[in-house]
Amino acid sequence: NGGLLTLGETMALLRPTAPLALEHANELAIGVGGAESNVAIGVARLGLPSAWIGRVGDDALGRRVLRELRGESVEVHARVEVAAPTGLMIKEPVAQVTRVRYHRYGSAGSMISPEDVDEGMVRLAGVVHVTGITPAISSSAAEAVDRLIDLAHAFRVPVSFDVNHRSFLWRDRDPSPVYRRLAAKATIVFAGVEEAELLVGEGSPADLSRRLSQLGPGQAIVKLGSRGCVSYIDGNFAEVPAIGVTVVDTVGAGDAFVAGYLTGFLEGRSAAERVDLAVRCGAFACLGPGDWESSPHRSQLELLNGLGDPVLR
Ligand code: KDG
Repeated sequence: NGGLLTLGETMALLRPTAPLALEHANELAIGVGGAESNVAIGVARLGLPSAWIGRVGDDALGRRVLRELRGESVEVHARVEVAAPTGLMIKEPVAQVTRVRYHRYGSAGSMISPEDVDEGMVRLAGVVHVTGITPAISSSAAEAVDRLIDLAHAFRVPVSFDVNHRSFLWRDRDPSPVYRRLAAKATIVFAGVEEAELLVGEGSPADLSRRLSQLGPGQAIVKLGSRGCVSYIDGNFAEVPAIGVTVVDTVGAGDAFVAGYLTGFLEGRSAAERVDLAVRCGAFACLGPGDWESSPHRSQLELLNGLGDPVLR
């Protein structure tokens, strides 16, 4: 495909439609979400080929996951698991923050394994993207990530790694050695400040980006949310502010940021252009609710420049 290839668990996603705790909510909105498939959708929306590998249950939620991804032009390589259900994620508003709860232990998505990773797919990819979520969900999922990376190395396909730390999934296990090992095998690494600290200890964002890069990846990007990002790419620092927007929902913004960066990378753009596209996509994704629904289509990017007239006809 020459584009993005990623692998991970995509779940059904429920959230109360009103700002109420789950036990008091009468209505739930339903959608789907998964960090890796969010990135795959982001890349597809920007117009490049994008493929996702995963498993879903033989159930309505699994069919919904597949339909949404296919509807977003993501090439889907999914096995339908009869023995386990599609995982579920609940996003609940609590005192102005969003609490995420998973119902995914033993899910179909967590049964992903090395046999799901086809050599031919990897050979054709322009970049392979993984996150720190997948190695946390099961040992076969961790092995699938390793196989994907090993094949990418064998075919000289660059590897992108977004730390995406989810403490609920690691419980009493220490993720740091796993994250460091994955970063060392990557060409591009993305991390928030606290995530970067799990790999390289405390430091300023610039320090963290340089130290992440010392683990191996030539391109290290520390995401700073509303403050933009700091990157250390091929030995050069850059600090890029975020674009000011009225935030509706930040969940998924990091994935849109990664999608923007990787799209620029696949297109052979300069480091500055890649980061600029990342920042724009991240800002755009904050403008509406949903994990990927507000990720921009290529033609929408210029809307962020502020066109004056708030109504476009
Ligand atoms: O990345 C934003 C969410 O979609 C993501 O957190 C869901 O894949 C997810 C996970 O495992 O937390």
